[in-house]
Amino acid sequence: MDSPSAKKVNLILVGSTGQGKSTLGNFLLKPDMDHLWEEKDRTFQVGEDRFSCTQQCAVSTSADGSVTIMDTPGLNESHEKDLGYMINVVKTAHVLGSVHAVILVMKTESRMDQTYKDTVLYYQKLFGADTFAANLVIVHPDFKKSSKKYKGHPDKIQRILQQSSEDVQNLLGLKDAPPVRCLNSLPETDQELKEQLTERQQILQFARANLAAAPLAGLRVPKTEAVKAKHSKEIARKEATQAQLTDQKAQRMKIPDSARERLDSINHEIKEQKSEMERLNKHLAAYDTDELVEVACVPKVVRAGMGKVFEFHLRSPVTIRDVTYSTWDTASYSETFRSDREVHGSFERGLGRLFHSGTLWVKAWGIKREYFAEIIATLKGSLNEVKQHLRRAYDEKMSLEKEYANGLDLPDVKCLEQQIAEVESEIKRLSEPFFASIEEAEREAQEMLQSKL
Ligand SMILES: Nc1nc2c(ncn2[C@@H]2O[C@H](COP(=O)(O)OP(=O)(O)O)[C@@H](O)[C@H]2O)c(=O)[nH]1
Ligand SMILES: [Mg+2]
Repeated sequence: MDSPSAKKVNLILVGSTGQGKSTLGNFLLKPDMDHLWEEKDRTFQVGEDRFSCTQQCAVSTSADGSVTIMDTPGLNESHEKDLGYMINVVKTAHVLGSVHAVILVMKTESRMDQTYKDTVLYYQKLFGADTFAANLVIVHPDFKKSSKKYKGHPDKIQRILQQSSEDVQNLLGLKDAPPVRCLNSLPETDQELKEQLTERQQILQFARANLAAAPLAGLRVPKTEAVKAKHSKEIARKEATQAQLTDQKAQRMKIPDSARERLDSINHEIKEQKSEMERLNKHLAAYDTDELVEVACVPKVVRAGMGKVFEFHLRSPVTIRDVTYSTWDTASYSETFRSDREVHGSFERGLGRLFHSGTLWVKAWGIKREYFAEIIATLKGSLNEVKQHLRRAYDEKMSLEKEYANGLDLPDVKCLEQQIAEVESEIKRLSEPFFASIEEAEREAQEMLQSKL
């Protein structure tokens, strides 16, 4: 049948009940009339009609070992039972280990109904969007090429394929349109069977071409709609409990209104004083530096034709560190006296330059910190006041907190806090889209069945 050296492939069949998954599985495993038609010979059980089908998840391998197929149940046939079936799917997938192709089984020309969509979307979550996107092929398993309606209408077949591909692409939000294959997995004559073998090979070939089988070991069980509905009710109850407990804790820890108000106003004051301190410090930093600033200046206005020598007396309020003067090529500068805070001297204008006019100047430079000493002293005074203010506020805050802190240490408050934390983690667990473990899912399935009884 298949060449023994052929690469081994794992396939998973997905679709709602009655789409022909089990029949297709049998055909892919062993395309043989007895195997397909004799009930006792079939590998996967086939439903009599759309509604009576086994929901068990089954895995089987072809005689030569080259093809392993996992048949999965559809979803939403019975809300309470779904979860149990899906746990089984995850467990079986763990055993399968990896998958080369996920086959979406869809009857030809049957647009997807809600049950189909629910099923496929659920399995997308279960196997992971990446596995679904990379390894997906749609198969119409009941396609009769010889049927009158297709004969001579290749465009019609083309439209059917395109429609299925688009529908699935939109439903699953896939980047690329998935490939579609058609075959008749329940041929009625040997001749028909023979005709289907090529298509079968092509489906297997598609799976073999996938070099990177998607791993299935880490799969978790997604919550079914029924579980989500149940959990959201539980969450509502837990949230109410949480609110009650939080309220109890607040009551227990309550401090008198007068003290609360005082604490609020202290906190407010601390905030204000801190920003005032910041403002003062910034100001101070601007003045309290070694940089040189102009501390005195004598301007001498010189008109054309007016005198030859211009005397100046420069006095500075702080120690002079440097002297600068205008460099006018028509007048020369000279000093007659210089002390710590004074400079005397003159500018002499050359006779040939009597027609020049303008301003001559002498500037004294001193250290900024010395020049602005008074402002700096005032700023430092204000800063000290602010610091004292802050210290008093902190002291009062501390003593208030100490007085009422006992309330925060009460053992019953501790106990309430623990209860609140427990409810919180329970809410978190209930909000998760997946069960954390198979065991957790099994407990839930058990509970759901029991509550139904
Ligand atoms: N005519 C025809 N009937 C099919 C085909 N595949 C499945 N069926 C029928 O559809 C019904 C459901 O098939 P089954 O394989 O159990 O579907 P599953 O629930 O998806 O596994 C059964 O009555 C099958 O005989 C097919 O290719 N052609
Ligand atoms: Mg079936």
